Amino acid sequence: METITGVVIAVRPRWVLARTSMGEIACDVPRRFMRGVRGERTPLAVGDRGTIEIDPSGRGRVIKRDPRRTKVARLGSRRPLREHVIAANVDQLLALQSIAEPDFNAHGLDRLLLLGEVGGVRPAVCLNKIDLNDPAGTTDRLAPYRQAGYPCFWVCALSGEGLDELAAFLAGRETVLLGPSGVGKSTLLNRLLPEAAQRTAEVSKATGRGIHTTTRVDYLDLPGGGAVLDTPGIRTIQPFGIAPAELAVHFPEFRKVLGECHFKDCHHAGEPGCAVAAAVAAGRIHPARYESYGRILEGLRCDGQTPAAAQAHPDGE
Ligand SMILES: Nc1nc2c(ncn2[C@@H]2O[C@H](COP(=O)(O)OP(=O)(O)OP(=O)(O)O)[C@@H](O)[C@H]2O)c(=O)[nH]1
Ligand SMILES: [Mg+2]
Ligand SMILES: [Zn+2]
Repeated sequence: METITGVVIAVRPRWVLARTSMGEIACDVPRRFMRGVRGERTPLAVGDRGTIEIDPSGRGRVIKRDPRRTKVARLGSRRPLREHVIAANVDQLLALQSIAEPDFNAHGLDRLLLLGEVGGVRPAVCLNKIDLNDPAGTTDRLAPYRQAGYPCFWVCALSGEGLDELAAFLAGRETVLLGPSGVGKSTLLNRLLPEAAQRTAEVSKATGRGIHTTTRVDYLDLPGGGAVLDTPGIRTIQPFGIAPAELAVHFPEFRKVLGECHFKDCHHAGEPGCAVAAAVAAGRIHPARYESYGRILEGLRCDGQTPAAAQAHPDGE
């Protein structure tokens, strides 16, 4: 039996589509493979690399998954609490928000960036629908992220404004595009890749929310090399598998002062002599980012989620 390597470009309930040297091949995901990844909520995600066995009729079967170089994962929304891997082995995460319709959500953006930090994926920020606001609004909204050192882009996916800079950032790399429903992820990709023809939809007039037009992760090749993974808008973004004590490390602008707090085990949540709070007071950390940090920390303390707790229920979903 012939074996080849492949990249997963689509995941369906019992099979995956893999790109290989022999073209795109539909592959079964056999029990034997599933036993090896027991207890994982996401045995295969878009971007996974692995080994495929091809039978004489040309049918593929996944036999091995390579270790993931990076991953973008969140806490799954169903019990038992397990890791939901959105994308594997990507280089970059582009967190998209719109200036309006739906409203800009700084805290949601901070959570998206955190997923990149935790998974070893380089995060960047993109603000869409700049046609709906004045330039000053754009600058203000991006200020905390520039200060944190994130690459920042502002675009109008409808007119194409700002897309050249963004295209240069995406070229030659694999990037996962994340953002709430309705911010324009698919519209943006249709602009960048006219042949992509991603379905898009009007934002619901009643709720001001998107209506989840994209329902699966889609792997889309960029014309000059590289790829973008379009994803469905995700409502709850809770990081997976990080302890409250390590959260601050994942806020890049906090890193410079970590270790300077009065208490060695400072959680930067109001303790006396906290160097992070001092940096906020001195204008070196944006108050909005510090507030987001506090809210995420609170969530980590409350949901009782630890990697150990997640592994306590290896079966069932
Ligand atoms: N005014 C304005 N509207 C935009 C812009 N970009 C996208 N839209 C509109 O926003 C709506 C939602 O866009 P989609 O691309 O479907 O959003 P999405 O992020 O892919 O949504 P999901 O697939 O549900 O996660 C559509 O009606 C778009 O026409 C923009 O730059 N300006
Ligand atoms: Mg979409
Ligand atoms: Zn501190």
